[in-house]
Amino acid sequence: YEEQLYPTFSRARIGSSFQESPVLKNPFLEDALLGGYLRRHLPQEAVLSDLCEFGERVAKEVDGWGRECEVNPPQLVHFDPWGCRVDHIVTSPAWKRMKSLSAQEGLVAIGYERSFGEWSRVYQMSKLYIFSPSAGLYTCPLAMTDGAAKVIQSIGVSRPVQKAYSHLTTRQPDQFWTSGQWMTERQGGSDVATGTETVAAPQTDGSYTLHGFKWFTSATDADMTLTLARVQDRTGATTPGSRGLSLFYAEVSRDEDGRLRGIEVQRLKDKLGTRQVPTAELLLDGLPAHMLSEEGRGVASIANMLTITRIHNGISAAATMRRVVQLARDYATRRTAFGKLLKDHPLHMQTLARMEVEARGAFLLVMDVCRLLGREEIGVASQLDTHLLRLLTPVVKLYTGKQAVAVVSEGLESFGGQGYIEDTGLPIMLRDAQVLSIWEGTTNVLSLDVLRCVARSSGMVLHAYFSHAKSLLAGASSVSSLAPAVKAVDGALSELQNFIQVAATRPPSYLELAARDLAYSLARTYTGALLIDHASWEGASPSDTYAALRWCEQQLCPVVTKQARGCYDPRTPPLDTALVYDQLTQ
Ligand code: UCC
Ligand code: FAD
Repeated sequence: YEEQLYPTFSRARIGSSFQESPVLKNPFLEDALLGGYLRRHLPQEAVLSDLCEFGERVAKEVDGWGRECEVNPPQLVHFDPWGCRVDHIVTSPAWKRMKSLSAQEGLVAIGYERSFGEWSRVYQMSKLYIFSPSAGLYTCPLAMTDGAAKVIQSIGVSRPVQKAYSHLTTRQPDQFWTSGQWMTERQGGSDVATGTETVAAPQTDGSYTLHGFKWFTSATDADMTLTLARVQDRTGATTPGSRGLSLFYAEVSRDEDGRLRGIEVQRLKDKLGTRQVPTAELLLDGLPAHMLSEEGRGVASIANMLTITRIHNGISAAATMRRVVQLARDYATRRTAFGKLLKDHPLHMQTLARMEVEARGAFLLVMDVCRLLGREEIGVASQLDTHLLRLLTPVVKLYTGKQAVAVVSEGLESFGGQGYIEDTGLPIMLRDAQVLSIWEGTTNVLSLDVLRCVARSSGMVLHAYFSHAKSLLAGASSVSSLAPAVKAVDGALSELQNFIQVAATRPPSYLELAARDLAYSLARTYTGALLIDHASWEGASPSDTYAALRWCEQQLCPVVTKQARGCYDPRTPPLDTALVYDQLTQ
């Protein structure tokens, strides 16, 4: 009787209406801004067709491998069945497929082949941008591999790293190597100069052995690494601080008994996200190594690696924002609430539009840095370009890393409860986004890096920033629809200049307190100029104009508002501390 009355839910039936899942389509074809940017700057058919084909492969095949990497995370096997210490990091078949695919598709190689001149980095990073959200975090080893190749190339490709360089930049899967970047020790990851205890013992043949403990080492299944250590003199003494650090190259290899040479893998980290990537603690116990830098120039020499990995971080951040918007807008065409599709609810569309504007801004900001990198690498960069690249690299990393967390979090909400459900794959995006503001320099540390490069350039870096931003605005001055945005960015640039003039008259502690707000202001204002510039191109769409206008409606210069409120005055730090430790005796 009940079955007749309630046929839909009787017995084993669970109802006939199901939520449709969002569908991942070709991420290249789905990205109007990427397409427009490339048509404007790099309209080569070979590039566009490669990205289109790759996008198809990402949606149809690679995305599934990315999921497998998450579901089958790496395991550490300390001992073989007979009790011998082997320290094998066992990775999933999908992780290994990612390695082959990365070589075949030239995901590192393109940056070094330079077939498209100054636009080669834009091409390479566009490909990584399409790949990243489906890559099962294989972009992490690729970033470090790219960074290591860059360091080797900038130091001069000679023995013993000549071989390594060709392995890092090859398209042959069986020859392809990845690199680690072992900088962090237990005493400090930001303050590398104080935190590094690892020592390098000189050997009679001119090589070294390394002895120390590396606290975070990601993608530890790498074939080689770059790392920092202090050279011991004959008495075993070392030089403290940054001046005592040198840069070393080491291969990760096994002896005839299958044991890692000079390395013990203590354990794998149990992480919030990036679970696809093995991140290990390593005891270096006589690891054979070669010094790459001049003695005591370790930090300055690894800086090239930091530049590359920070740009990759920006690409991943922009890409994850783009992916969550792509999925959310697809879902909005399938899910009905209150009698209509989500896409027909103006408030829901406003939410997605805000995410879209953030994703666009992040894309243009990071691509501009890729453009500058490409120019520098083929030797056509002006001094202005070089200064801009130095300034914008930490700005891009810190700003997009933070925005990625915010946009992905909002994105998850746009799927309602399903956004919180593990096997939809959506929560992975949020977990993985959270690391983007931590590794490769935290937000504060990079804000201080912005101050460092400004301070050390005697005004040249800021001059480059202002003159380029103004030239972007000048190019759009005749486009009346963009006038409100141009006015806003122009005003923000003047405010920033005033702020910098005032700050220069204050003690260094003033700028230190303002560092994060200043970095945000530099990011937002410059991104506004880039959006305006893109919208003023003859092939731009009305949405490009609208995106620029919307971006410029926000507060572009938070540093100025906070300055007016006295936020950086000397009375602030003790008040902040008292607030944080309210009612606690310190
Ligand atoms: O987290 C890591 C790997 C994660 C996995 C890979 C993910 C990749 C993205 C994937 C996306 C999916 S590896 C660990 C990363 N660690 C950091 O980023 C460290 C953060 N801390 C800093 O950045 C600090 O600011 C330090 C360590 C650079 C500060 O060191 P010092 O020694 O105190 O700094 P100094 O004395 O100011 O600088 C020493 C020299 C100077 O050059 P000279 O002596 O010629 O004046 C600086 O100008 O280094 C130069 N220098 C730089 N040059 C310092 N930073 C830079 C820079 N960013 N660019 C150019
Ligand atoms: P701390 O330096 O202790 O920072 C703690 C807090 O203090 C942060 O909020 C920071 O912003 C703030 N702070 C520090 N100094 C200042 C200051 N002067 N002013 C204001 N605020 C400050 N490292 C590697 O070398 N290789 C790897 O492969 C690697 N992989 C990683 C993978 C994962 C998943 C994670 C989470 C980390 C990895 N790291 C790796 C380490 C990472 O680079 C460091 O954790 C990071 O640089 C921060 O260092 P820390 O952990 O020592 O934090």
